[in-house]
Amino acid sequence: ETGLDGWLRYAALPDEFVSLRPRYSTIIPLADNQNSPIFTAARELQLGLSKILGQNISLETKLLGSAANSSIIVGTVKTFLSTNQDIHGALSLKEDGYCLVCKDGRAAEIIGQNDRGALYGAFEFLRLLSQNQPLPEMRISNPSAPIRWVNQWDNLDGSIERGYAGPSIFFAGGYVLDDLARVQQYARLLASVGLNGLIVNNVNSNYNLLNPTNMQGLARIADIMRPWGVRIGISLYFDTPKDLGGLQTSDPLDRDVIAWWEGITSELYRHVPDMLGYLIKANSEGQPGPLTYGRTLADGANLFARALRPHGDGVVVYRAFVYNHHLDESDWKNDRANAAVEYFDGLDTQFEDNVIVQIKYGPIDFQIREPPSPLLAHLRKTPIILELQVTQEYLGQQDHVVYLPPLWKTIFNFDLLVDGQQSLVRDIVSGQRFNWSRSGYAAVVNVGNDPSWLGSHLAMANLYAYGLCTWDPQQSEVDIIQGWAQLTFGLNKTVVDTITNISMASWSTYEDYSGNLGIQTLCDIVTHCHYGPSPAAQDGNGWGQWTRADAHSIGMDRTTATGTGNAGQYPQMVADRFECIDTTPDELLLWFHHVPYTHRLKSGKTVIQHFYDAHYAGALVAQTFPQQWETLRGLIDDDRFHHIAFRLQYQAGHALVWRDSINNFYYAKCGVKDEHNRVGNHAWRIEAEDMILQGYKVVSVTPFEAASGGK
Ligand code: BDP
Repeated sequence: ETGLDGWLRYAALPDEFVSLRPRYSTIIPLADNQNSPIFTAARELQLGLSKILGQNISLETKLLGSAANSSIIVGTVKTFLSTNQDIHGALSLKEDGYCLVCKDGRAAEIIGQNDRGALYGAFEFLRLLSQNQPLPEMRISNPSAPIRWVNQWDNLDGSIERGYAGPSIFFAGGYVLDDLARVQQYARLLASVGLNGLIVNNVNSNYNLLNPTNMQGLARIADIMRPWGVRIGISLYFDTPKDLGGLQTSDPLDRDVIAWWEGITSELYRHVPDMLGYLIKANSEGQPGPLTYGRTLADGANLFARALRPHGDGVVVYRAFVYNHHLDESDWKNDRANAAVEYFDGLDTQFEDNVIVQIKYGPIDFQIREPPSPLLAHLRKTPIILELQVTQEYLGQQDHVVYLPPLWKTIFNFDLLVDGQQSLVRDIVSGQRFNWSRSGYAAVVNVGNDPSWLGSHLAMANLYAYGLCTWDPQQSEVDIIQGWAQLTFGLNKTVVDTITNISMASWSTYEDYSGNLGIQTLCDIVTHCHYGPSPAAQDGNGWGQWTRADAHSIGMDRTTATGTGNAGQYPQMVADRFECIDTTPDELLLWFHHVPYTHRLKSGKTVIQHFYDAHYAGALVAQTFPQQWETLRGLIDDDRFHHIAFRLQYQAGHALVWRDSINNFYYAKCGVKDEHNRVGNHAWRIEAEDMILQGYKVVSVTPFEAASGGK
């Protein structure tokens, strides 16, 4: 198995289960257009039923009289009503929702609020069959939020920024690919978990995206994804009027610039009539933007918002990821975590009503542990998109297994207590807290053309889970991984339990050996690879990802009393909690406070002993992953068994590298001994310099902690 079908393998159910299922006679799509997701739903049902139950069922495109009592009818509320079918409770559906009715377990009706909803209902029906679950007499299901998108950071040359699974499935050599077969398969995966939008290109965009050939290419991408209910949008490069249009400026208030964007936007809509809109990264990490021309961020966003206005429901998604990446560390008050609120302060009422602000979940950048971005509590009028990452940029880049929903839940379930009232992040994002009609989620996914999509089969659980979490952020993360494991590897209990155990342990394990107590992922940020351990790189850089570690103490003082004031950006009750060491949870202690290494945590351990212990504990758990996996030999296909075994073995080794690197570094820095005398002993490690090696020589390594004995 290559992994190409992801969780949509539709493995045949064992005979004893098949015999208990009804025989369906026909599948009837109530749609007048072959490109409609309703038709896609019907064809998918046909495929799924033939593979799961071995039933070859015909499609009837016309409903003749009343349908046979063993048929599956799929349509929308509208098409059900127009053919005089009962719509049960479907009138109460929200956008994209569906109602699934399985009569006496024999016939089924799948009624979408719209055609996407019909497709989502069909996928749910197939999911239940694949998992051998009972079919519901009636189930109404609605998504938590209307925006459930993915972002791809694909470049026109075919590379993918922070992609770990081969080149792009969208672009190569400057243009949209001719063969978009993988794009269609991707749309299928996205639709199957309720995802309805995709931004196709990197936020660090390129003006050549808008040349005539690529516009036609974008039309082809949109055409291929449309039957799956996935609409596309694009990331824009702010200086395109200058660099592609030949104008003197890209000033957002300049008449010619405004007219230029209006023209391009009209042209784009001619190619992609249902385009979602634009994603804008501006004045961030070297990108030009409105500030370059002395204008406000709102001026920049509104330029695009007005250009989109005449073309339907297009939106500008303006990223809040605006900060100075040449930050001066010598100023104790400087703090990148403050940037989003500082830059967006006062703009809430300044945006056009088709502007949405996209905010990364934490104030810095997809770290292993962050509090929610304080900006989530500042925008009342302007709706938001919460930005997550499925691609594991700072989290082991798919070479380490890190199942992400437990991390996401710390954000979704966080109560920001805006105005002293309950304000869970998930309720802000859904639009419920501030009465927004268009808000939701985006995740940077970065699939590539490797058949496994993400470079690792286990990592696909995160894409699946992302879809399910955007549909219902309260769904249990254990249920999600179990369901995914069943669909991806079969119903064997040992298989499902083992994958669940490894996955559920994985996030805390990675946190244990990478960066503890809110110190961030201590990976290499200087060479920008964001991969293995590099604790020394955390300070002395302009990127503002600092630990402020010295010989005695560590952590960012983000209090208002003595630090950067970041704690004070949160609503009062949350600010008070983070301002004070006693009420800051241990896991965020070093995010908000600068303390001696000997400071005692609520757990009773000192900070430095916690570091040592956590690194040993995490590395130890990582050693168990390959052993646990070994029990699945023969229970799943060999291809995927070996692929994953290899990665888990690698992770177990790399966890030791992490453990020793971080522990050596901090021991050298503070000189406080490990109570258990392990640091420096490098248990379970084979030292290269102790081996007899041919063709190698022993050298000293810089930084010293990168090799266990400095060699
Ligand atoms: C950082 C990535 C960088 C992205 C940037 C962004 O390292 O490659 O361009 O975020 O989100 O995490 O714009």
